[in-house]
Amino acid sequence: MEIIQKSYGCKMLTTNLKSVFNKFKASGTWQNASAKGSGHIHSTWLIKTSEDDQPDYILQRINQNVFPPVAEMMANIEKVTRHIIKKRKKHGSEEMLEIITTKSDKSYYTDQKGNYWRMYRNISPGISYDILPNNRIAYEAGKAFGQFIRDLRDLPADEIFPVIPHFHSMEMRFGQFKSALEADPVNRTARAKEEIGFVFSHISDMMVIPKLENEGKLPVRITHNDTKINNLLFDKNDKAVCVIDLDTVMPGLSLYDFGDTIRTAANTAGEDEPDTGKIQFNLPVFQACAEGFLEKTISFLTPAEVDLLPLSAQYMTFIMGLRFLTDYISGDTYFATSYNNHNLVRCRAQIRLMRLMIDKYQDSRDIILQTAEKYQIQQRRR
Ligand code: ADP
Ligand code: GN1
Ligand code: MG
Repeated sequence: MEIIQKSYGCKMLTTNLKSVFNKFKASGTWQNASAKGSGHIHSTWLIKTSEDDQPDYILQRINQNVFPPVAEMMANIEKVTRHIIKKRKKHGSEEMLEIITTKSDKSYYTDQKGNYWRMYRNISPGISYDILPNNRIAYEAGKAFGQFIRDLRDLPADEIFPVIPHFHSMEMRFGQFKSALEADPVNRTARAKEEIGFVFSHISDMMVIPKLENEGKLPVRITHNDTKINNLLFDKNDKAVCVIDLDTVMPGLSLYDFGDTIRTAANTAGEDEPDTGKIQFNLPVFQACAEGFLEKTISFLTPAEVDLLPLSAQYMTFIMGLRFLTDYISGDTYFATSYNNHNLVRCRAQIRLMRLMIDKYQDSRDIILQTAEKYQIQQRRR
């Protein structure tokens, strides 16, 4: 009997997955497929091969609704991975994503229905966590995402295509939210009154970072832009092995990457925890992430960037709450959801986390200033 392989938002027959797999230059032969990970965008399968000495693979059906310029996105990933691999050969640290090309040497495959597919070598061991299992991992996460920005400093920004323009622009996201409110296409605004109120009462505080960016006071760098904790793979000893999900690598702010790491790592519960009482803002994790991130970035971050790191956590938590709420009101057209009000639950979790971050703002600020000073002193001694 045909087995249906379901990955978040997509059902595929095993035979169809196998025929897509066979379009790529894999060095092993197909054994089986299973759904992988909890990403909200693509449909992802782990393809196991029969041979013990050959790698397994990650096969993804690309979400074209979210990433219409597929060719440009894949070209970005090729440039970024090539650039980083060259660097890592020198300092010999973590792994990098490896694109497996098709038998006609393309970085993606288009099937008869117009779906886009790509394949990566499966990084093994490569464990991803939705909730941080311990505080030690937080230091590794900060370091890995800091190193990522550091490695890309000498890649010219104009070589990277802005795949989703204004991705983290608060003005743009607020505009989309207001349009959704006005249209209210599935009559959901009445069920989200409190959350909508929260957005309106906090939006002006969230304009500090965009204002400084518009005034040219924050440097635009090539950043990852999706540094949630499950986009980093770890080994069994809690060492970071590879930063993944490079689709959104684009010109951006260092604050987005630090902020999103904190949003996901320093939350004691899941991004969609329905019992908001379980959500705490974990300050020791904030500190460990900051230690790792600043260790890798203090030599080039500007004083304005360092100063805004504590606020960046609120910025990214707020913008994600806003995006989940907009998607809820729009009828769940963007993020994959598992139940009816999933996006509203995600939004509530972000609001709860944001409130806790506001309460601990002064503590988090002290941590950043002390950590930055510690590394600056070390640098001067060298
Ligand atoms: P999405 O954009 O949907 O989040 P990702 O590229 O992050 O898609 O992949 C989803 C999940 O698949 C990841 O969280 C991770 O668990 C797993 N994954 C992706 N790429 C690899 C890889 N090269 N090696 C091992 N696991 C991977
Ligand atoms: C999406 O692809 P994934 O699941 O890693 C989203 C991010 C959000 C995240 C929230 C392209 O990331 O911006 O922060 O969900 N990616 C895109 O979990 O919109
Ligand atoms: Mg992901």
